[in-house]
Amino acid sequence: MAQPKRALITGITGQDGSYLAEFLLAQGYDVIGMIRRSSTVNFERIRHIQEKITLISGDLLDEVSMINMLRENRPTEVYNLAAQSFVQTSWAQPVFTGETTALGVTRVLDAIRIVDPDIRFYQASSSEMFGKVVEVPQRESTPFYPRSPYGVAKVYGHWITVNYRESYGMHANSGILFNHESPRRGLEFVTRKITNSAARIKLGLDKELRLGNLDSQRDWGFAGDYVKAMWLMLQQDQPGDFVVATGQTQSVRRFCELAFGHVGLDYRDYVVLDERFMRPAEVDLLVGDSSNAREVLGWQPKTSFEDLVQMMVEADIALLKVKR
Ligand code: NAP
Ligand code: G4F
Repeated sequence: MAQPKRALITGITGQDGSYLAEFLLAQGYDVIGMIRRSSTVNFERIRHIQEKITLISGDLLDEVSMINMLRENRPTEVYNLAAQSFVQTSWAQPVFTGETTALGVTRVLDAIRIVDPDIRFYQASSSEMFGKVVEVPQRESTPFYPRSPYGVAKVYGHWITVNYRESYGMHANSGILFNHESPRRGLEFVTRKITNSAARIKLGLDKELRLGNLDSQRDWGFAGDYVKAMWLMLQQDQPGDFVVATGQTQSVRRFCELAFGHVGLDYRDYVVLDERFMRPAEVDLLVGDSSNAREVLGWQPKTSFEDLVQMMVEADIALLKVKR
């Protein structure tokens, strides 16, 4: 009988890690999750599947921990989703962001090269690499112009992935994913901040929402749709780079309008502009061309922008009602 495939996910406690773990379990994989040590457990997003996965302690800052993890568990696929992923924090902690989000990728790749270079590798690259965009829409060949220490770190992560592919013949893939959201999104990201606030205001728990730039535009998709693209990349005969996006862009203002509108409120009565949430350098417009992923991987998003906003607002209302 064929052995089940075994995948290791770094960042399994994050938004994408939890959806990817669910997806791989449904495909019959053994799933191993790397978790970093913390003083309290942080398993909210994976509690419902905790019994089905194996959790192992390791850290992107510590290459030996990853070498040992690979030696002891022998995965056939590694998905590197771990990162300091919040753009705003990357200005306050640029060196830490570089250590984790940039050099962390080299540590994982090098651990794979040492233990078993046949392991297939996925790197969570980002549309933030396009930053001050030089082409609309952005595709794999669009030059990078990152606008934050986070974006700069992701450019490094992308190129070191390409370099290990070319230097060692590794099946190393870079998924250039545009923003993807869900009810599991961290509360500091703008979409969840808005849906959580709309729900809190509707339930009488808050009176206002303080935001930064309402005019920036993002290509927002649903995280549950995007993890399938990660997996598809590792099932191809040849490794590559793939833009994963919906192809449509919306403003933060429009997101507010829909989220508040969903609970019968007008965002203009509650949103207050606050300088603290403005960025030193902004990414004004992102919109992706995912033709390559659609043609080569056969991938396409299933969830519309309107359905995504509705799903997130309803989940936040349900969550707050349970907590009351
Ligand atoms: P997330 O929710 O912030 O999750 C990040 C994960 O990384 C968490 O599990 C976190 O662990 C882990 N982590 C952070 N530092 C670590 C370290 N030193 N060692 C081990 N683990 C560490 O991010 P996400 O939204 O799921 O995104 C997943 C990946 O895709 C990230 O690399 C992100 O930069 C990238 N990306 C995301 C998007 C998007 O729109 N979501 C788009 C493009 C690319 P703790 O739980 O312990 O903090
Ligand atoms: O939700 P955001 O913080 O996401 P951002 O910066 O686009 O980054 C996310 O997507 C990237 C892919 O392109 C990922 F690589 C990255 O890890 C992360 O998942 O901000 C979106 C926009 C920005 O233009 C920001 O200036 O919303 C604007 N914004 C306006 N007011 C705000 C706020 N963002 C946040 N977080 N909080 C605000 O109050």
